[in-house]
Amino acid sequence: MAKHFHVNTPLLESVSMSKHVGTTTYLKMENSQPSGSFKIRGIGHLCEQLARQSKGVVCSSGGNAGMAAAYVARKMGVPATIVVPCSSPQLVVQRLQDQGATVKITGRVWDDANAEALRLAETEGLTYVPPFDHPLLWQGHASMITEVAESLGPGVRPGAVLVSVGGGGLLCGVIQGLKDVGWTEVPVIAMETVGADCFNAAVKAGRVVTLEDITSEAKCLGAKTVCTKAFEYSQGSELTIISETVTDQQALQAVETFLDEERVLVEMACGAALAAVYSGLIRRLQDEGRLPTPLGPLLVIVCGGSSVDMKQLADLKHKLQT
Ligand code: PLV
Repeated sequence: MAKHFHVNTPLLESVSMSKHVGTTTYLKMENSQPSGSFKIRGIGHLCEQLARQSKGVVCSSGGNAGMAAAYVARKMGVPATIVVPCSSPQLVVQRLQDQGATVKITGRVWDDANAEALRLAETEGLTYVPPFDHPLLWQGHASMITEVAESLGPGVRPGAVLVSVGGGGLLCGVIQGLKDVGWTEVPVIAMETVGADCFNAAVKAGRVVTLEDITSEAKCLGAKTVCTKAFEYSQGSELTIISETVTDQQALQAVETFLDEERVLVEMACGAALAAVYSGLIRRLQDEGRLPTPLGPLLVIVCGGSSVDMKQLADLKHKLQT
C-alpha cells in the first residue's frame, strides 16, 4: 500500500455531547491531522496519484485544502501555490506560508480563487489540486470511516453521522466510506451555515444551483455550487442524507461550547456540524421522525480547520453580535 500523509485519528466518546443528544456520541478528531483538518486524507491520496512527477501543485482553497496541499507538497519536495480569496483571514495566509507555500490572494470568494488556480495550472503547467470535487479526494476521505469501523469493533455501528458541507467533498467521502464498510442504512446529517448553503439550496431546488454570494462567516464552507456527486447522492435511494442549516451565530456558539467542554478549538466550518448537537437539532429531527428514537451512537466528524485563533474568535464574536 502507498505511503500516506494522514494519521489515524482518535475516536473519542464525549460525555457532555452524549448528554446534549441523549445518546452515546463519538468524536472523530480530524482536527488532529497534521494539516489541521480531514482534507489531508483526500489531498494526500490525490497528490500521491497525480503529483509525484509534478513541477508544482496549485490548489484553490478557503484555507484548509490549501493547508493540506502545502503540507503534502512540502513532504513530497514539490513546490505549492495556494490561491485563496481575500475573505481568508491573514492567519491562514501566514500558516500557508509557514508550510512553505506561495500564496496568491485572488477574488472575493473561493469560486474566484478557483478560476485563478485553473488558469495557473494551464499557463504554468502545474498540477491542479481541487479542494472537494474529485473521486480520488472522496476515496482518501473514506478512510476516516474505515478507521471508525476499526475503532468501534465488530457489531457496533453508528445511529447517524454528522458532517459539515462546503463543496461536498467530505460528504462524498463519508458516503463512500459508509458504503465501503457496509453501513449504508446509517443516515448522514449534512450541515451548512445559512449563506454558505449550496447543498441545501440544491436539495430544495431539486437541481444543482449556484448561490449568488457567500454571506456566511464560515468561509471554508463557502463554495457557491455543490459538487454534482453530492447532489446525486441526495437524490439517490442508496443512503439517507438529511440536509440542514444553522445560523452563523449558532455555529460560533458551537465553536465556543466545544472549546469549553472538549477543550479543542475548531473553526466555524466545523462549528456548523457541532451546532446540530448544541442547538437541539438532532433531538428535533427525532421528534419529527426523521431520525429514529432511540438513536444509536452519534458519530460526529470533527473536521477541524486552521482558520481560527483566539483573536479570530474574538473578531467573529464582535462581528456576529452587532
Ligand atoms: N473547505 C475547503 C473549501 O472551501 C477548503 O478549501 O479548505 N470543514 C472544514 C474545516 C473545511 O475546511 C471544509 C472545506 C469543510 C468542512 C467542507 O468540506 P467540503 O468542501 O469537502 O464539503 C471553500
